[in-house]
This record gives sequence, C-alpha cells and structure tokens, in this order.
Amino acid sequence: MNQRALHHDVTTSPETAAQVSADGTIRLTAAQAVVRYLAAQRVETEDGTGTEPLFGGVFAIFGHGNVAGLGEALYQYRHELPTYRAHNEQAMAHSAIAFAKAHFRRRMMAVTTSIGPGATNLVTAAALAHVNRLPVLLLPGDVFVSRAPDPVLQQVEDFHADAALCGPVTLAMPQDVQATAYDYPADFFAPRVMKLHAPAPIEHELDEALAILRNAKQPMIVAGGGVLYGHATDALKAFATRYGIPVAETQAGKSALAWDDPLNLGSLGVTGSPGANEIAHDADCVLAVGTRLQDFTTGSNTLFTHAKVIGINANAFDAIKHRGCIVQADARLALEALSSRLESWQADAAWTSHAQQRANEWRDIVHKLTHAPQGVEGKSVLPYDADVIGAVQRSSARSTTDDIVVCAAGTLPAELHKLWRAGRPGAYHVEYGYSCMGYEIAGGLGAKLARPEREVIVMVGDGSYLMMNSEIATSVMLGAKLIVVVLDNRGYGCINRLQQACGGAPFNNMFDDCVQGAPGAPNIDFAAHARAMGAQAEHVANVHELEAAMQRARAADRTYVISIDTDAARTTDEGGWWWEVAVPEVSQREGVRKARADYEAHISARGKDNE
Ligand SMILES: Cc1ncc(C[n+]2csc(CCOP(=O)(O)OP(=O)(O)O)c2C)c(N)n1
Ligand SMILES: [Mg+2]
Repeated sequence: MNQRALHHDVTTSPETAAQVSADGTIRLTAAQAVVRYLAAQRVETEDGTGTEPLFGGVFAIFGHGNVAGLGEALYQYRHELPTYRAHNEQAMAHSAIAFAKAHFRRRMMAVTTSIGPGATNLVTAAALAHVNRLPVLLLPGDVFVSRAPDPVLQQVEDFHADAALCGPVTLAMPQDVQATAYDYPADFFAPRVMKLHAPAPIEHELDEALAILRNAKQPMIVAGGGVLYGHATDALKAFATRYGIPVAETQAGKSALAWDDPLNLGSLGVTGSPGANEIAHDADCVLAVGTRLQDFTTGSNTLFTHAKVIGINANAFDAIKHRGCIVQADARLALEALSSRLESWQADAAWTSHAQQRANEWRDIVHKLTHAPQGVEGKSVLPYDADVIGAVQRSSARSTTDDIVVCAAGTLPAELHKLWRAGRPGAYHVEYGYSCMGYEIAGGLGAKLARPEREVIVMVGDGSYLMMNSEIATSVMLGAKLIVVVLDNRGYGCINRLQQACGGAPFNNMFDDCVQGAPGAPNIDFAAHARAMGAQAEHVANVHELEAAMQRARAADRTYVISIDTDAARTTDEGGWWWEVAVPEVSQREGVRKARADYEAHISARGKDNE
C-alpha cells in the first residue's frame, strides 16, 4: 500500500537495498535506474544550511506504456521519491511546473504518463513550461525500441518531435527499455548536490550598460520573472533604492518588489498601471531584468519608444530582444555588478520623486477600486473582478504576505496584475507566458505542494474551471488544501469583450450568444460540482457573503471552493495600453471597419514612434 503522509521524513524503501556487486555495479532495469538516479539528486535548501531532494516527487498516471516499467520502479523507491496520482496528464504537469515556479526554479518535479494520449496530453504543458522558462521532467512511456510488436495500441506512427529544443526535458521511455536490466555503476546513484548555474556578467557587456546608465536621467527597471528565479529581489530593491530608479513589474515579475515599496509603480503594459505606463513611455533608459519582453509588457512594441533598453537575462535569446544592449547574466550578479560600479550616478531627482508620486497615486486608486461600496440603492448589482479581489484580500490582515494567489487566463490576470497587493516574493503566481486555461487549479496544487505553510488561493473564471478542474479531487486526496474562488460570468467574458472591441458581434463566447438546444444553457452549480469531488463548497450571493465565506474557507482543513456570480462586461478602466490584435481589412460590419481604422492608426503611430 502506498498510503503515506504528504510531507514525510525521507526513509529508505524496503525494496531499495539492491546489492552492489563486487565489480561496483548494481543490476537494475532502465526504469529503476532512472528513478534511483532522480532520487539521488539534491539541491541546497533555500536558507543554504543544508540540502534537500531536487525532485519533490513524481506525478503519475499509469497506462500500459509505464505501469509495468516505471510504475514498478516508482513503487520500489516510493519513500525516496514519492509518487502522486492525479486525474489529467496536462493538469498534473501544470502542478509540477507550478511546484518549480513556487520554488523559484530551485526544485522541480517529474511527470510520467503512458504512451499515446497520456503522452500527448503533455504537449500543452510542455509548451507552457517552455514559454515560461520553467523546468519539468517529462517521462512519457514510448513504443518498443525492438519494434517487435509495432505498432502497439495507441502508437502515433511517424510522429517526430524534437524535444531537445524545449525548456522542459522529455525522456520518452520505451516499454521494453523500462523493463530491461543492466549493470549500472553504483556511483551513478551517489547523492549529488546540484549547483544551479548562475552566469556572471562579462566586463565589456557591463561597460556598455554602464555607459548607457551614466547618461540616463530618466531610467526605469522592468522586473520580470528572472528577478524571482534568480533570487535577485534583495539586489533589485538595493539597486533601485540606491540610484532612485522606479520599478514596474511584468506578470511573472510581480512580487519581486513589495507593493508598498515607494519605488514600485505596479504592473506594466497592456495590463499596466497608468503611472508605470507613463514612466515607461517617458523613460530614456529601460533596464529590463529577467523578462521575455512579450507583447503585454511592451504594449506590442509601443511603450519604450524613447528609451535605450538594457536586457539583463541569463538567456541570450531573451536578453537580445528589443535590439537593446545585452548583459547576458544572472539577474542578481548583474545587478550587484552594476550597483558596485555606478558609484556617484543617480537618476534625476525630479524624475524619481515624480515616479514615487505616481506610484503613490496608483496605490490610492487600487485601494479605492478594491474597497468600493457594493450595490446601488434598491438595485442588486453584480460585483466585478476588482470587488472580488478586494474581498479576498480583506479577508486576512496578512493576505499580502501570507497568501499566494494563482491564476492564468481570462479577465482575472489583468485585474490581478493591476490590483493584487503582493507583499513578498512569490505571493503572486500568475502563469501568463502561455496563459493556459486549466493551469489555475492544477497550478494551485503545485504551489501548495511547494509552499504547504501558505494559503494558496486560486482565482478562476467559470470557463477555465470547466476546462480543467479534476485536480480538486487530487488536492482533497493529498490534503493539499486550496481555496478556489470561481468568478462565474456565464461564459468567456474576456474574449467576448475582445471580439466586440474588434468590431465583431457577440458570438459563441457567452452562453447567451451560443447555439443552444431546447433545455438552454445549463445553470452550473459550481459548489455542488466541487462538493462531488470531496471539497467543501458554497455559492455566495454578493461580496459581503464572500468575505464571510472566505473566513470559513481559511479555517477549513480541506480544499474549499466558493463561487460567485460576476459582471461579464465591467473591468478596471484605469491603466492599460494598446495591444495589437489584427482586425479584418474588409468586412460587412460597420463596427469592424471602424475597429480596422483605429488599428491602422495605431500601426502607423508605432511606425513613426519607432523611426
Ligand atoms: C487552453 C486555452 N484555450 C483558449 C484560450 C483563449 N482564452 C483566453 S481567456 C478565455 C476565456 C476565459 O473564460 P473564463 O475563464 O470564464 O474567464 P472570464 O474572461 O469569463 O472572466 C479563452 C477562451 C486560452 N487562453 N487557453
Ligand atoms: Mg467567464
């Protein structure tokens, strides 16, 4: 029986005492060797005082492609490398990726599936890991190397994928190889402490960046996920404070600097605060630290029009973007190196104080938006996302530091990017590289496994919830408690608004705009649905009830789902920036032709600005 507590002391599984032969080898199957090897990999603890396993465990759904080989091996080593059963291969890979993200890429998990659909269900998650630069080890089963029983059940013939190009690593394990024994050198399995690679900056790249900075009067920092993954948050604060440089955060970078730091302008770009976007537009130098500079950050390349961009990134491909000056290095090492060499230079004092004033104004607006009085006299008005975010954060005095909010797609990422107040690194966990519907609950599970002492709050739209929710059952089984707040606006609200912003008719997004049979659209009872998977759950009628329900959820000992009906049309007006979505050149619709004219005006303005 594999029934064990989640956070256990590492013990030795009874079956692992494989004898080392006189010639220093151990006879193991390929699957046993892989698992034993993974279990031996270690990494320094966060506080640097010791070591812990690199792999937090293996998520597994078995099929004929992995149950006999890897499945048998995982059982043997179940105490050294715990196995967790999930309900959907894509979702469990999301959980594994979120575990790594919540650990700032210091630790990771592996995932094993059968062959065929189990394996191909990993493709989306592999892309997500690749886009977000997050590690995960994928171990799908594979067809026989011997080709003797070829093609086997579920085999996709003539299918090739170049896994070597991906961020996530995929080791496809042929069934027969998993089961084949070999005499492995015993030292292959000796515990090994992995040192994470942190490339130091090179002098001539630093010199070029310093020359730009020393000439800058109006600099700003764009903090991306690399600040968190590179453990550079202290270095960022020290650098920004010493030189008076305002900071704006990308989705992956949010929580790099505390929300109430005087230099924190908040979110940047398409989902940015007014102050951050104004500063970005006026800046003469943008220090882009650990960011991929995707279109939401750059306003589809219309935001940093006057600035020289310095790209600090461990990944050359990301450092080189925006035709900037490159510092290909670890974020912390690069910031420390720049800081120690800049000496007497300072950002223009008027620039710094103007930025601080804009940062302060934004904090006031955020407070107002998240504390708005609810309901109009005599009328019941549905809350919108800002009201819900306010209620969730108000429900604990320590929300900014002790909660981790998890999200990925829909209306919420924009609202959370603007409005969530994150008081310490990692308090904000939004997957917006791939913005994959279905990451939310599965990702919440991974974040909880990584940070069991924190309250993990998944905020999710009805659409994403319906796309992937089965890891609620996993979270109940593992005792990995989540709070899931479902914002039910009866359809794909954000795409419906985008469709109309592009001149389109409301069509096929909200239930009311879809083809329906005689029974009409279902009135989905999310609370009942979640209860059926073992969670506690309730539906609340308004924001006041939500605040009270949040108290019950925080006190609960298991996953707690709260659903609330929300307004599908309303979003936060303040802030934001243009985002390029191509509008049809010809259309029968007047609205589309208008939207096209507006689109062309933006394109030509961008052309002029970038000249
Ligand atoms: C897997 C996947 N499919 C489609 C999309 C495109 N998409 C982005 S948001 C969205 C609708 C989200 O609906 P919901 O979760 O209800 O959030 P809402 O915008 O209504 O608040 C869609 C279809 C996506 N991001 N991911
Ligand atoms: Mg919705």
